Amino acid sequence: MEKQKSTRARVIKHTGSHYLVSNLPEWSVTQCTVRGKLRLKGVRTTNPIAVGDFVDYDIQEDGSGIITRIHPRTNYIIRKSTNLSREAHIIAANIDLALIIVTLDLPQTPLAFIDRFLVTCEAYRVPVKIILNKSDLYKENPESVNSFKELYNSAGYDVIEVSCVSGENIERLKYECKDKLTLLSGISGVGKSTLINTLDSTLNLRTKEISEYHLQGKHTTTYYEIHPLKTGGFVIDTPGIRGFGLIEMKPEELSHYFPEMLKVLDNCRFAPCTHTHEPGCAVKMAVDSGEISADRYISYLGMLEEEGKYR
Ligand SMILES: Nc1nc2c(ncn2[C@@H]2O[C@H](COP(=O)(O)OP(=O)(O)OP(=O)(O)O)[C@@H](O)[C@H]2O)c(=O)[nH]1
Ligand SMILES: [Mg+2]
Ligand SMILES: [Zn+2]
Repeated sequence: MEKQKSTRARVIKHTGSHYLVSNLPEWSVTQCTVRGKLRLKGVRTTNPIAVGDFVDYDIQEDGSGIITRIHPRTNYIIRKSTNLSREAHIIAANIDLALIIVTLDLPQTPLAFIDRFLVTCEAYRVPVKIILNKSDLYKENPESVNSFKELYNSAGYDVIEVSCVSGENIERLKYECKDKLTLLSGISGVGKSTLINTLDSTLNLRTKEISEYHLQGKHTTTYYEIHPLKTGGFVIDTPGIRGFGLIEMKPEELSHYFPEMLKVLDNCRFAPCTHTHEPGCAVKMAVDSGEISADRYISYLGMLEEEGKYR
């Protein structure tokens, strides 16, 4: 029998038992399963194949495919699958841009969550922007918006205020997503799915009010899935994350993933410096002078401590 030629495509959706793949930017979807224990060498993950992965598959007689190979990743976003577990979960692979969707209220996104996500993006070289959603709700309270923007702008990050209600900066966001594969991530209820529906009104993703009682999202999105935008580009909708545990960060490397610390740490008297107790530490001096925000430094210390616990 003639040997089948395998086809290369990208994973656009992962459900429990199967994967949907398409040769992006083409949109012709094939359902696939995996043969045996296929996984890339290296980190052990709960999901050996992630959305955004390039794979090869063989077509079966019934039209479905069998994934036979995963191509090496250019980048990925990875986290501990639960806070207690040592196992890793890959949120998405081979992405051009990560957007962390955050809200100041209803629900409130913890700074520790934002900073862990940003550190992971730096460590795996994923360009990242912060999207402050539900800006319509904060118009009465411009100080909190300004101090949030100042906090992250001074660390070196873009913060884009958007609203699915007023339409603020939606056109700008469409432009940012053009010709790219863009990941939307964040805690439950910040409006990831609503935002995608707003970027392209032909999409009709499931969304839900946040709980009035807990003031938290209801974990409405349950799958990782790529959607095409009619204005160009693709976005990945993801389930809300509860906690973002760091994976494989060496304590002495951690400060390299804080852009504002990276700028000054060559001036520390000791190398490596953990920027905690060492005399002549340039990072601590920058915190004292206000050049580096105390909030970010506190996040840094929290991550150092957490990493230490599991060693
Ligand atoms: N006021 C206001 N509400 C918004 C905005 N964007 C989203 N929402 C509301 O926020 C709630 C949660 O939205 P979802 O899109 O389901 O949130 P999600 O981030 O996808 O949540 P999960 O799928 O659970 O992770 C819904 O009631 C939306 O209508 C906004 O810009 N302004
Ligand atoms: Mg959702
Ligand atoms: Zn130092």
